[in-house]
Parts: sequence; structure tokens; C-alpha cells
Amino acid sequence: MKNEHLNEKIDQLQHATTDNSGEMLTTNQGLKINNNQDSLKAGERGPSLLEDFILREKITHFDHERIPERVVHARGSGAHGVFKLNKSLAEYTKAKFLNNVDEETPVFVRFSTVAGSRGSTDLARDVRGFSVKFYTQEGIYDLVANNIPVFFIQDAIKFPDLVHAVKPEPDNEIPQASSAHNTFWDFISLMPESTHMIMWLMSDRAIPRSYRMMEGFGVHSFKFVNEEGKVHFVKIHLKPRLGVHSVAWPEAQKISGNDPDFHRRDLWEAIENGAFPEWDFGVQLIPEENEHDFDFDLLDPTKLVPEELVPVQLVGTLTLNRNPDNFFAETEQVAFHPGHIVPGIDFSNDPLLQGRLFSYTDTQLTRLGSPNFHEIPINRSITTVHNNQRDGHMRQQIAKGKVSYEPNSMGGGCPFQAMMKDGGFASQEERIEGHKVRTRSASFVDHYSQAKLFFNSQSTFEKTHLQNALVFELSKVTIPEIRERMVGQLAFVDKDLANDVASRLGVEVKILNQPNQSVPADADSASLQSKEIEPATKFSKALSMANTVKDTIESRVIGFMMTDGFDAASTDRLIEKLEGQGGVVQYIADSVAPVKSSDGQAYIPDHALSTTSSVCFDALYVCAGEKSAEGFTRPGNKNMTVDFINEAFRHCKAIYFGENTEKLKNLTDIALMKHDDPGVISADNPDANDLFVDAIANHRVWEFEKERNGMEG
Ligand code: HDE
Repeated sequence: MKNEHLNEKIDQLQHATTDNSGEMLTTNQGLKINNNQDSLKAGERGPSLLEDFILREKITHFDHERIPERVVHARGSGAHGVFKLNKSLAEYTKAKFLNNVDEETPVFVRFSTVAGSRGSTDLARDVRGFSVKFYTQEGIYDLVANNIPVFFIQDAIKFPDLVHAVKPEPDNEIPQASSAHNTFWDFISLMPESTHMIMWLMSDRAIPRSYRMMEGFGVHSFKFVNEEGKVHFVKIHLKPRLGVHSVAWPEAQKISGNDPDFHRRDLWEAIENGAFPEWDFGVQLIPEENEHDFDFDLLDPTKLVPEELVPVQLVGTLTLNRNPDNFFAETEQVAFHPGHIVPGIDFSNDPLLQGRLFSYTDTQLTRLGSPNFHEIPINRSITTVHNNQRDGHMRQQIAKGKVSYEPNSMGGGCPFQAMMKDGGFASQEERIEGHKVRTRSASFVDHYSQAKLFFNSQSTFEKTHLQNALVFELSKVTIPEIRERMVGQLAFVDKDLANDVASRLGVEVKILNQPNQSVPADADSASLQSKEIEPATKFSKALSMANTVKDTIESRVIGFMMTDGFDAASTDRLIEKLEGQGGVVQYIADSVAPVKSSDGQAYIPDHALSTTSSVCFDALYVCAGEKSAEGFTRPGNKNMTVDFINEAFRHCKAIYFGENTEKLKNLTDIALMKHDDPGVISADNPDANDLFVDAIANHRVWEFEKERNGMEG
């Protein structure tokens, strides 16, 4: 499968790829090794000898295998793919890869969580990174994006504070990969500018079902510059073809125990199975002269541009079609940088972006250990690199000749500067006038109106989840003043939200005329205190996951619960239907020993009940047959069967009972439901198979969550 997706980058990587098949073992110097079992000793039972260069080389290399993990976004997964342009953007940018329709650009994408260490769980409540390296014909362009369109802070100088607050607390290094602790909320409750981002972080966007079901956002306004020098501000979007979907928070916590690699595995398996994840690449374009047309500042990274004001134009497709060959060499060593741009793309003066432009090269020097990190195969441009930079640790390139300076005559003046018409990069000329000041623009001071816009755009169940998340997180905060201060912030977003959270935390809502601690000591703090402003855009459909794609079951995992004697004919029919639409069917049984159907066929289970959990499936089918109605009958498994189904039920998944399994259904909480629930399907309905497909595509019946959890009847 892998070789089917060759492109210029993969071809380049293959020159650096080794294959051990059929080869003899060697040292790093190429010497063939005769014994890899024993070290060299003075006598059979004597001490090992210092002379043993084979042992020394092996152990020394092992001792140095680890490199520092990324200071943020340490936990990640990557894949290769391709970007294809469907609509030319030549009117707006001269970037070649955005000009030539049908041109394919190789890409490498890395998804990540932010706060956890390299070995932490995928299902933490967190922002997800979505970095895309485009290997263009004009050099590398990196889109270092997140799955949330806004950020916590407005100025890069606050980033170390933010990260220190969210990371494990410094005295005991607890908790891992979680924002539910004192230091994070202490900081946030004193940073009104974070409020909009907090709404997103507490929403289900922060617990995706899959990396393949997340949006990507460039966050900052960037600039597009066309051949004539005309400038547009641009916000970049990636919209998943499978829609944007999440898991439930209680589910996320269980997945973290059952399969902490859930997202990594999901991405890997989807690609191995040929279910290539796809995103539409979209842009919101704003002519430079319209910069000030909005009731927020385009340079403020805590604001989004509502799609109602500027529609997203979909212009390309990003497809991931190849897993890496080696995690460390590719996914760990890949080095992204928002400053890697090509002609036709430029930076805005967003003060968060400006700080990032310094940080990303700097961090690679610590992490990858050398200014030559661009020579690591995954980081190499597919265009050749010519300059007078020389030497440094681990230099790969062998630059010929005596000349390593410019201007020179000895090298014929080479390498020479490129004219703009030949693709030479020139920064967009921008007139800047101003005093040297350490201050925040007054246009950045509204911190609540878009937080309100986001909250008001959520469906009822999304609001409930968001409220529950706030209660969960703030319940883990042990300092009452922090809880109180945070509830005071929420009151600026929505009074009911604040009241609900406050009552469940046992604190009062006090609209605190809070000193804004995020302003400098000498500033007139009142002038920088965010006022309660009504958002100009009151509702934005694109902000709610309830309005996302719900017409495909592609790559959803459906657990078939089967016991000896189940009905093969109806099971096979359903499998054919589900797999025909891209669903992934997995068998769950008493144990992993083969299960025999009524007509004597053997089915090999993928999981035993005790080795998996319902949280790892999108939907369940109880195979038809009277024995299925008994549940799994191994000692101890019968109750587990009922628990398994009940848990899927509580998490609002589609559950389908095959013929003659009513008895089992009646043992579960489903029997207590008073209303018809489209997520519970019985074989006596002639359209049962179709209804099951619809219910899976719908992702979850969140509307029935309260009733399914016994909170509403
Ligand atoms: Fe990053 N960020 N960041 N960031 N960021 C890093 O670079 C930083 C910010 C993002 O898959 C680091 O190579 C500063 C916003 C992603 O390898 C580091 C500031 C957004 C990734 C760094 C920000 C991001 C990183 C750590 C505020 C969304 C993972 C390792 C001024 C648009 C890249 C590394 C990967 C990684 C610094 C804010 C996205 C330390 C100083 C806003 C997706 O350089």
C-alpha cells in the first residue's frame, strides 16, 4: 500500500530509508557482527573487557537514544499526504502551490495534544495541534495550526506563564496532561482575555473522537500578496470531510485507561485500511483596506472572523495517505515553524504570531541539538538548498569549493540573490509609524463578546457539556477564591452559565470589579478592563458541532457482540452493508477463541469482553440468536455484558438488538426508557439495518443523554 503513494518527498525520503530484510547485522562502521548475544570477557565467568567496542558502541548509542521532548505539543502522531488545489488563488497570492489548479504538493502532518508529556494519553481535555508541512516547489511552507480558531493570550510575552500554569505543578509534577488544577485556573481567572478560548476548551472540541474529525485553524491573520503586490488578510481553515465529532467526557477518561493511544491508533489504522482522512482547505479573505471594518481587531488572536461576515472559500483538499516508516525519524524529528513561508504569504502584526516567529527555530536547537536540523530527511525541502552557511553539529551537506561568503568573485558570485520574478522572497512593504511602546492596543480590550457568541451558538446539549466541564475542572481546584474569581468571569459570558456552575461548586456569583492583573503596573487599569459588550454577530452556525457532517459511517468502529450459535445469515448481511459504506466491524466475544455460528462457521473474535471496553466503539450490534440473549456466559461475564451495553447506552451510542435478543435488552437500562430513541434499534423494524446506519452516521443521540442517564424521564 505504502508505495502506491509516491511523490517527490516520499521519493526523497526513500534515499534515506533502510530495509534490513535479508541483511546481516553490522556495527555503525559497517563491520559484520558474529555474536550479538555475549559481551567479550576475561574468562567464561570473568569481567567484561573495555576492549569490547561492539558492546560499547551498542550501549553508548542506546544511552543517547532520547532527545528532549517538545516543551509543548510533546505528544503527537504524524502522517504523509498530499495537498491538491481545486481553485486557483492567483488573484490573491502568488504562492505557486496556491495558483496552479490540480497541482499536488506533498505534505507531512503532525497532530498533537499540548500539555501532556510524550507518553501521555491522547484523550486529555486539551487543544489539539494540527501542523502541516507543505513541501512546495518554492521551499517549505508550514501551517502550524490548532483545532481551535482562537488562543488564550494576546501577546507572546504571556506564553511561558500560560504554559507553566497548565503544565503539571512544579513541586510534585501533578497532574499529567490535565488543566483541572489550581495553577491553571488561578492564571485563567486573572486573565480575562482567555475567556473566549476557555469556552472552546471546555466544549467537546477539546475531546475529539478522532484526529480525522477535527477542524484546523491557522488562528492568526496572515497575509496573502499577489503578483501586483495587492494584500489580503487571510484566515486559514481545514474542514474534515467526516465532520467534527467528539466523545463524551466520562468516555474520554475511560479511553485514557483502556487505550491511551486511541487517536494515534485510529489515525494509523484508518490509513493502513485505505480510509484516507481528508480535509477541505478553506480561506477567509479580507482586502487590506477593509482591515478596520470589524468590531474586533484582525490582529487579535483571541478573536475569530464569523463565517457570516466573511464566508470560507474552499479551494483545496488535504489527504493523508501514508503512515510514516519510523516514528522517531519522521514524527518526532519533524520541525515546524510558522516562519517557514513562501513568496505570496506574509505575516500580520499579530503580537502572538510575531513572538512565535522567534520561538520555533530556537526550540529546535535544544530539541534536535544542531542548527542543521533542516537537513534531517523529514525536514528537507524538495528544492535544493544553496547558501554559505557552513558546519555545525551533524552537518550532512558536502559543500564544494573555497567560497563560503558573498559577495565573491572566486565562486563566480554564486550562489546569487534571486530576483523577485525568479521567485526571490521579498517581505511585503508595509508603512509602519509609531512610538516604541510596551502596551496593548485599546482595540484588543473586548474579552467577552466572542465568548458570548461562541456560547450562544451552541446547541442545548453542547451547553450542558460545557457547563459540566467547567464544574469538573473547577471542582478539582482546591482554593475557593480561584473558583469564585472564575465564576465571576463566567458571569460576563452568560448569567445562567455562571449561576449553574456556581451552585454546583457551592460558591456565590459575585460580579467582581476585578483588578485586571494582566495590565502593567502603571497602566490605567480601568481603561483596559473589558466591558460587558453584546456581540455584533449573535449566532454563528459554524461554531456548533451539532451542525456538522452526519451522513457517513466511514471508518466508524462497530462492535458485534457474538456468542456460539448466533445467526450467521443476518449478521453477514449487516456486515456487508456496514463495510460497504466504509464502517469497520469488530467481533467481541466471551474470549478470543473462535465463535461458532448457527450454521457451523467459525468467526475469530477481535476482542474478548475482558480485553476491551465499550468506550472503544462507536456503536454496538448484539448478534441475533437465543443464546445471545443470555449475554456472555463465561463466569463473571454475564454482568459485564450488561454493563458493556449500559455504558454504550449512557454515552449515547447506537445500539442494535438482533432477533431474539429481547431478553438481554430487558436486563439493560434501555428497558427503563419512556420515549422512542432513534439510537436503539430492534430487529422487528423492517428498516432496522438502514436505521442503524443512520444512527451511526448521526454519531450520537446527545438529545437523549439526560434520559439515557436516568436524569429525565
Ligand atoms: Fe506553538 N510552539 N507557540 N502555538 N505550537 C511549539 O515548537 C509557541 C501557538 C503549535 O507538531 C513549539 O517545535 C509560542 C499558537 C503547534 O511539532 C514552541 C507561542 C498556535 C505546535 C512553540 C505559541 C501554536 C507548536 C514546541 C506564543 C496555534 C506543534 C515544539 C507566542 C496557531 C508543532 C516546537 C509540531 C509547538 C512556541 C502559540 C501551535 C516552543 C512562543 C497560537 C501545532 O516553539
